[in-house]
Amino acid sequence: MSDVRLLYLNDVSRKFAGFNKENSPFVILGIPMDITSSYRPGSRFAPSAIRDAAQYIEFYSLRTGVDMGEVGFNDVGDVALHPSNVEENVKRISDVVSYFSEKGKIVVSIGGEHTITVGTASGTSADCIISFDAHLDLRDDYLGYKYDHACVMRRLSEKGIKIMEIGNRAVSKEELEYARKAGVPFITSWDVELLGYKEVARKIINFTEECKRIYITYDMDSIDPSYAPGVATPEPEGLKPTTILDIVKLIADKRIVGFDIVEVSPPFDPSGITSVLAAKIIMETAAIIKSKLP
Ligand SMILES: [Mn+2]
Repeated sequence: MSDVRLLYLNDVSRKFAGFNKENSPFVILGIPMDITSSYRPGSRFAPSAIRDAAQYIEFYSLRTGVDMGEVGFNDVGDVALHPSNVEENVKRISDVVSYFSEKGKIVVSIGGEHTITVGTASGTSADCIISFDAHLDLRDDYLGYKYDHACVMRRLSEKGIKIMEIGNRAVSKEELEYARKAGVPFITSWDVELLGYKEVARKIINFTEECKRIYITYDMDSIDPSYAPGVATPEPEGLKPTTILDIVKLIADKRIVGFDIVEVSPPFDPSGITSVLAAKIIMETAAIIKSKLP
């Protein structure tokens, strides 16, 4: 553990569902950053809230027949973050993720605001990203700042990473223009309903045909606020959690190099249900990926 990239990795006392299984293909990494949240901050508390919630869910995946209780997770702790320097934090996140990614681990990052994905996706050297999000996050800047949660996919797209977005329903005209110009396809939440999960999966599979390393990012606000009320920027007309997981079950294969779940804001989640759903999505996604590994 003497690699300089691990300088900013801090151990945590409470592991994801108590897991500390070193030979698991899945590394869990907490990224408690919410510096740029514009509406309901608090996602810095999500890694610990989601780790906590994970203790109370079942780890046998009926959807896939995989027992995640056996496969386990290797919870390596949290990235230690600077209190205000977002660019420095993105670098730290990318460094820590790349360390585990180069070892062949599938890195599961728990945010934090969506801005962390600039670091997590880059750290895995993904060439394609599938993003579930109410928003497109394709703004060039937000109130003059380029490393904001509203600009995440724009920064990644500018690095040449291919991006497809699912479940979107809150966009600006500027973002639509960029999506068209840069070739970032997206499927609105109502189109997901109309098309059905199989057709949506077929479109994603076509899009990812040439991809070598695929990264999935789950912004919890992609899900309808009735299922996931405790998010930083809730947006009505969202997706059902089951629809998302059914899509992922069809599109996932051994090219998935990592995924993250972001924007849960525990101070706005008094019942804890949003954290429980986040833990469940992590468990099911890992089971789906495990079921496709050789
Ligand atoms: Mn969002």
